Amino acid sequence: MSKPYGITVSRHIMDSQRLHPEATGDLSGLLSELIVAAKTINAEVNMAGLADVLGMAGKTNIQGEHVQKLDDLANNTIKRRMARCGYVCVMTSEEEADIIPVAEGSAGKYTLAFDPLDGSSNIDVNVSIGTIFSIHRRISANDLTPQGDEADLLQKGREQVAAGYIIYGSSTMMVFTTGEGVHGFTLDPSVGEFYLSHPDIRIPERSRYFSVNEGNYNFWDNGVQRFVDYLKENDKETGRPYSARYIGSLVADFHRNLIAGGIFLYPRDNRNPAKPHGKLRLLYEAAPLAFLVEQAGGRAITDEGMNIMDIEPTSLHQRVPLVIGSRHEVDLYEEFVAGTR
Ligand code: AHM
Ligand code: MG
Repeated sequence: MSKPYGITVSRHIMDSQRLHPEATGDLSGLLSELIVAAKTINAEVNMAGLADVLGMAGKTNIQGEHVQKLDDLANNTIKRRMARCGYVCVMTSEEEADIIPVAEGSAGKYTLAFDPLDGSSNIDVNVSIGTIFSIHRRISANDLTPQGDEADLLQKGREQVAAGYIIYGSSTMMVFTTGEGVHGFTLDPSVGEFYLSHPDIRIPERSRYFSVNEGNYNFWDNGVQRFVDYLKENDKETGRPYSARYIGSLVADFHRNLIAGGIFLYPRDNRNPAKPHGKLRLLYEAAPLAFLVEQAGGRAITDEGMNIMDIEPTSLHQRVPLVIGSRHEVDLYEEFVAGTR
């Protein structure tokens, strides 16, 4: 059912902008363009089974046309729209090795890092997936280079001006922050609008859930193993054992914990010494979710206890071990890795 008097995401963005007389409207414009890209991706995701866009890139469909993999489609949708919108000066995407320049004459004052379709292993099995984004202010001088450069993208999470995700799940939601709380909007597909459905989201302070790929248990550090063992022990007074919930789509696992409370971990493991940093990427996975969780009252740290927001990035696709969620459980985790428990 449509909600003619509901607050649309565009109205919400404009209302927030009015509270800042100094604002030029560029960030609002950028978010509006991203929302259009998200709606386009949503339409593709919903059609995935029918349109035969599932599966590997390089396949041809019934009509003999070249079929793009859904994550390529999502990547191209965001890239092409944002490259010409006039609000962004440079981009990086999980799907592209190098920085993505914007169209000539279109460089704006923000940067965009994005994971176009996170949870790719779940695409073919109809499980929630999502788009994650992170926005920083340009720091390079625009009178020297018309485009932004890599240094514009390699900024700390703490410097983000906005971050969020779109989850393509049982309903499609957009959740974002501009540093003034976290707000969630649900897409009404009959109208094609996102309506404010979850104003000022607060992550529960304590929780009963943990999300981790326990198949990796034998490769974790001792502190991580002891923490997870502790969560599974039987002790009524401290609410244990915790329940396990692991979807394998970061956006979906994070979203569940944001709403219902919980801790998500993707620690490093000792299987591959060449990759000592776990699996998730700092710029377009860990940092934007860290901004969201902090704004919602939770915490995000590395497996060794460093605040994710304070990590100085050194490369576009750098990985970082991530522990994120309800404050009480992240505090508890810290005690285990510090060896005080
Ligand atoms: P992707 O970007 O290739 O989709 O990989 C990231 C995903 C996350 O969504 C999820 O949290 C994680 O990989 C799951 O990894 P694993 O299958 O090792 O548990
Ligand atoms: Mg990803």
